[in-house]
Amino acid sequence: MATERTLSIIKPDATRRNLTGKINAVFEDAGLRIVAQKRMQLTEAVAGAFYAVHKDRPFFGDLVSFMVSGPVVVQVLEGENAVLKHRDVMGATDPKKAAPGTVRAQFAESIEANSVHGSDSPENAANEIAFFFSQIEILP
Ligand code: RTP
Ligand code: MG
Repeated sequence: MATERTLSIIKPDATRRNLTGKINAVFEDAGLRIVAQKRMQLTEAVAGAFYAVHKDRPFFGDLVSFMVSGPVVVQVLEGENAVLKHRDVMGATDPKKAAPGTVRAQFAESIEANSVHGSDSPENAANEIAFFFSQIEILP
């Protein structure tokens, strides 16, 4: 299994409750390495561009408003099978359906304020990493 990278975002509901360290511990305990990380305030333009794939979904406006409601922590995680491994430890989108022990089961407030984002394929991961990071910011 090759080493892979994925784009992770710790969302505003989690930074507001000071959960960055606890969430990072879940990732590191799962064998994921944080090879880049920065705390940012997204603008509506940036959040809208990042979530452009969802622009026709009914929740798009609310999602963009939520994502700019406070700082986020954007990260590159590296490890074997990182995309799937990260999705596994995040848990289902809706915290009511997330498996026990996952980040969303432990920390998410709702289906929208669900604490974390993770890329859903290696192709999207490459695009999402390039959206936020330049090569020299990623330190394996
Ligand atoms: P993410 O992209 O953030 O990693 O989450 P995901 O793949 O599990 O979920 P996705 O379907 O891609 O949805 C993106 C984000 O939109 C918000 N959402 N709200 N109100 C709703 O029904 C609803 N559905 C999704 C969540 O913040 C979700 O993570
Ligand atoms: Mg998604």
